Amino acid sequence: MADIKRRSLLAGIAALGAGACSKIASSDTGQSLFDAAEDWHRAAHRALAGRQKLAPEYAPEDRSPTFKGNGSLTVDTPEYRAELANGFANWRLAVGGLVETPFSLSMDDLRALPQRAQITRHDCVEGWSAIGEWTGPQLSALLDRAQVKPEANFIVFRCADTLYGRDYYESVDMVDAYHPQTIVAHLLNGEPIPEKNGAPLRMRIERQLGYKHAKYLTAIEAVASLNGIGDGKGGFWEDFGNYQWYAGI
Ligand SMILES: Nc1nc2c(c(=O)[nH]1)N[C@H]1C(S)=C(S)[C@@H](COP(=O)(O)O)O[C@H]1N2
Ligand SMILES: [Mo]
Repeated sequence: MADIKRRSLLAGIAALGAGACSKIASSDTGQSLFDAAEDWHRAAHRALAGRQKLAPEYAPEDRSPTFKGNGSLTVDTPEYRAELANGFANWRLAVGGLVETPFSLSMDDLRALPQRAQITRHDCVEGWSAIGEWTGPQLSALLDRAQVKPEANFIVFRCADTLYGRDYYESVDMVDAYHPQTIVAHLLNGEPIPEKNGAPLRMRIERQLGYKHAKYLTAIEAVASLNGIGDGKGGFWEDFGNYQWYAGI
């Protein structure tokens, strides 16, 4: 994890540095070069620190009495119907792509990992919000176990459902992937996630809008580029061109 953060920091510094090259070249002392490097460093740190802030968390009494379902409310395949009827006993979450050690987890495996519970507000671009308590392992723990390769820049979330005939999927950069509140949730308000809310597994990406929170999660994939995944814009709604890939709140 530290490596990945260092890499994005260095990439940020390199990007900032590229634009400032001519200025540096014409400066006459080594000290001002050092000062400029310090400035890039600080700017890059500040940019990352903003992204790493926690989303607000709420008290149990703030939870919405019902948590609306939106988008797909089920998965219309015989495999999913069978799993639903069977308590998801054979559901597996695959972790792969650009990683050293791909693996997959059963629901029991996921429940046996260290858990994070958080009461957060979900904001949908369609103009509604709901507060709920989500529980599950941090995505960072899964990525650490898989050992993400240096060339990976994004994490893609694959889902079991299709909407308007296309597979739902989403993606985030490494800052959100390793954010402490980014979890693979299996409980909503202490109960297994209801069918309409993405049973048995869904992402919580708390610093971003609702459409980033992939439901009916089947696989997590580390990739270098979003090209060739869906239409290449990083997510189901992004591909339609209506919504931004980075939906920070
Ligand atoms: N797989 C999948 N994930 C999805 C969607 C979807 O249709 N399919 N809809 C998204 C949108 S727009 C929102 S607001 C939330 C809705 O989550 P909810 O059904 O728990 O309210 O899930 C997001 N994740
Ligand atoms: Mo949404």
